[in-house]
Amino acid sequence: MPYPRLLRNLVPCLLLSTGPVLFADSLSRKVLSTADGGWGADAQVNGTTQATHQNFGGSQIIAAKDGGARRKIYLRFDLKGVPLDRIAAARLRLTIASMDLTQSAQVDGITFRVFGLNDGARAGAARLGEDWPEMEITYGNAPANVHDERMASVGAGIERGGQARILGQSTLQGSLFSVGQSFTLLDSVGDPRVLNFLRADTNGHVTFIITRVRGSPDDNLLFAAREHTRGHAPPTLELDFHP
Ligand SMILES: [Ca+2]
Ligand SMILES: [Ca+2]
Repeated sequence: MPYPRLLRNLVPCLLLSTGPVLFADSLSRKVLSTADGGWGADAQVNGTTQATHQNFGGSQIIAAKDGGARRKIYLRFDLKGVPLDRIAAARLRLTIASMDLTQSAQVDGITFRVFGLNDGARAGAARLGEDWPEMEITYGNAPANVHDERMASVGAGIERGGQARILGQSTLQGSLFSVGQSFTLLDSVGDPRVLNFLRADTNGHVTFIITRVRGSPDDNLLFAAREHTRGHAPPTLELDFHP
């Protein structure tokens, strides 16, 4: 039994399920979702030949897939009114809406990578910018997209759809998969990259891009979008603040 890896993945899950948390230093918490505010949005984009220019912004589910399946998730959170300078911790969470996994995924887990789109990324050269419309984004026009299912365009650019920075990578452990379960894909504890990304925001909204870097084309781990109607939570950005 690979205890270290199991524990590494189990601990964030346990933390997730604890509900209200008591903070020794009186941190306060705010949970933003992609359903909140004027900027909240979520969509998957699909790079398979027939779907490259199709929009899935209204779908109930979002998924990232590699292994030739080429799907990526775009999430945007409205940060209006959020005191960025007081953010002490941040977690990005998705909830499983349905799944159909191979045996190898159950054993080895599935690995996702999260990128942050550069603040101020502007539309151009047939790419949308940071203000991507949820009902228009496709694999063909998504900001910072490259034709590599595991990657985004990485760099400091903000023109022509902009570029992105990598914020983290996380393996969801197969033995824990169940519908309705929430997973933490990013946690600032131990990795401050997401904090730096959030604090650098200047226009009240941030976009995360999620890719999958280990799975098979037959692995379907589908997360709830904000449109989900059967009670599963939309993607959330959980923020703790210093007093
Ligand atoms: Ca959506
Ligand atoms: Ca921004």
